[in-house]
Order: sequence, then C-alpha cells, then structure tokens
Amino acid sequence: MNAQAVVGPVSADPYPWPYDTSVPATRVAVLCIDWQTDFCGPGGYVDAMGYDISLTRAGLPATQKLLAHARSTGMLVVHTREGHSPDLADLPANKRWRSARIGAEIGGAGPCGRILVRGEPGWEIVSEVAPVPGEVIVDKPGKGAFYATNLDLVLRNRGITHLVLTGITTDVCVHTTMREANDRGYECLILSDCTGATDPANHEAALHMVTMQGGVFGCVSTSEELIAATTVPVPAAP
Ligand code: C5J
Repeated sequence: MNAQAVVGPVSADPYPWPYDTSVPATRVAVLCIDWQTDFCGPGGYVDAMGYDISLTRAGLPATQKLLAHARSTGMLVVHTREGHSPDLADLPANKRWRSARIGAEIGGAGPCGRILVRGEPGWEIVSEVAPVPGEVIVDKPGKGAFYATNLDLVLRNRGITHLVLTGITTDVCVHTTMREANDRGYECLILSDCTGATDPANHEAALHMVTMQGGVFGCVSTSEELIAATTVPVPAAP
C-alpha cells in the first residue's frame, strides 16, 4: 500500500471528478453495496423474483479489479449487506408484504436459506468481491446504507470525504445510498461498469439522473478512468 497515492481528476460525466480536483487516496472510500448472493447469485432473492442475475452479476469482474487497486493505493473499502434479523423485528410489514406478492417473501425459505435474513447463505457477499480481514462491513435493514447504521460515523472517524460507489442494484440501494451520501456532503462518483440493475433501462436511467443539474448527486465514470487517474508518486532518488 502507498499512502501517498492521489486520485483525480477523473474523466467523468458531467465534470472531471472530484469537484476539488484531486484527493489523497486515504480520504476516499470505495463502497461495495450489497454484492450478496441474494442479489446476484443462483437461488437468491433476485433469482426467486424471476429477474436475470446475469444483469446484476455484470459488474463483478470490474469491481474485482477496482478492489485490488483500492487496496493497493490506500483507499478504504466498505462492504454493505441488506438483511434482517432472524426474528424479522426490523422488517417493515409493507416490505414483507410486497416481497411475498412477487413470490420471494423476505424471511421465507429458499434454496439459499431464509431470504434476506442475516447469517443465511443467500445473505453472504459473493466470493469474487468478498471482504478481506480488517475491511468495514455495514449491515443495513433498508435500501440506503446510511439509514439505521453507523456508516456516517465510521467514515467521518476515518477522515473520508469522497465516495466511489459500486454494487447492486444501481437504481435501488446504490442510488439511495448515493443520494443519502450527497446530502451529507460526501463527493460521490458512481462507476457504470461496477454496478448493475434488474432492468438495463433502469441502470441507464439511474446513471443519467446523476448527471442532471450539473451533477445533482455527483458524477458517473468507469473503473478504468478512476484507475488511470490515480497517481502514486515515485520516491525521490537518495
Ligand atoms: C433491492 C438492493 N434491489 N440491494 N436491494 O431490493 O438494491
């Protein structure tokens, strides 16, 4: 790891990210949102609802590469997991009712254990982007990663000011989290190749929304652009 790495400016839409030109990598966190079997694995929640998991898996290879880059340049890596306690005390009745309505009741039994319940196989993060020891993991009962969690406190304690968003799904948990983060003053970048949705049009629309009003929630770019815009100073010769 090199703590001297600097990120930016990244070629992005609608402005070169970040707004303040560049930022030390140690002030950047890569958020890996809900890369769980329930959202992208066979037999999980998204599969049970009848959606195509190849769409939600599409961002995995690029995210894997990005994680290697983040870990080697000193960025903080934060993983989130959507899920509910086994007694379902933190599951709103309407969320349960809606999931039952589409044939994948949260808390019900499925091929990967109880759907979206903490500790079950389907709730685990998939191996391709699994956390390594020491990385932050945030468990959340809702769509946004700031709601009913200590994420904001953890980020501020680490001096994080800039966020890079990856994960699934682009239009639901990633977007909700980006909006929450933006309102809290974090400078956000969402990566189009490290995200995915159950509907390609929703993926594109969610990315497009970010670019309105001069970058209403931040910017859109790709992992390749972010990696290319990270500089690691060469130590001066003795
Ligand atoms: C959804 C999520 N789509 N992680 N959750 O229900 O986006």
